[in-house]
Amino acid sequence: MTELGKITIRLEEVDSTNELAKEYIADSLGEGAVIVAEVQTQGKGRLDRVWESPKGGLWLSIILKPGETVIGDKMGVIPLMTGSAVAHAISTFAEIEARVKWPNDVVINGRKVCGILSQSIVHDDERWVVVGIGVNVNNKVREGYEFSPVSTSLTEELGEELDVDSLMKIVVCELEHFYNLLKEDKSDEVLEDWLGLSDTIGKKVKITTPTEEIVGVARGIDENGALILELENGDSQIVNVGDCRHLE
Ligand code: BT5
Repeated sequence: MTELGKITIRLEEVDSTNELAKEYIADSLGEGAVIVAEVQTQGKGRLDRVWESPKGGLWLSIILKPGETVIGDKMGVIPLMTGSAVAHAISTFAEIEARVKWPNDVVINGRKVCGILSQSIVHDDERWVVVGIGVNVNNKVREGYEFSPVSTSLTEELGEELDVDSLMKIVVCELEHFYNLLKEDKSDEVLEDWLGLSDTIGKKVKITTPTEEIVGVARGIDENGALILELENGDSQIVNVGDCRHLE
């Protein structure tokens, strides 16, 4: 069993915990290490977008080495399992229902409270994955982010401040559970859990990919975590990446 968080590096400020984690892999910090910062000055979303990371939020990265099979076939499961871990952690810790939105968000009442950035890198011919997790906890969020127009933080939802460090420990513990299932080739259990938490499945959605916009009803996910859409003409389409907007 792989333990996560045995080594935890805490920083007051960093450009991006994901970027630092990638450097630390080069320094052989090893699988399971966690890097957490109070503030990120250049927090990153997907496609090099800006992730605003002021004081009060939970900004962390975890170094994983899941093996060639997972990286080859199941990379898409990693952000989904991370979303499940965060949603369970929030529901346990803050006693508020958090759900997952395909492919990399956790939402409360449809508002984005967490984004996930999973990146694979090669070092010395070995493949590693850095999973970045950003949760709006006690920090304020603004409305109208271009790629996630409705956002929230835990403090806005609950009307009280939470202990960020305690939340982090539960997130890491939940992720350890799902990560070990994935490594034991039980990704079907991981995906089953995600489906049970999903805010996306059953909804009409618009997916924006770098090349097209697709509208359809989200009917499920395949074994790699790709979204299965039912198009208006009744055909099915599988989508691996993209921004997802719920239309209903
Ligand atoms: C994500 O990208 O949602 C991935 C966010 C990952 C952040 C973590 S924090 C720790 C680790 N270190 C890093 O540098 N990153 C990871 P995406 O789905 O592309 O959404 C990005 C978009 O969300 C931005 O373009 C904004 O529109 C919006 N956004 C920016 N900051 C936000 C925030 N704090 N809360 C909600 N939405 C935000």
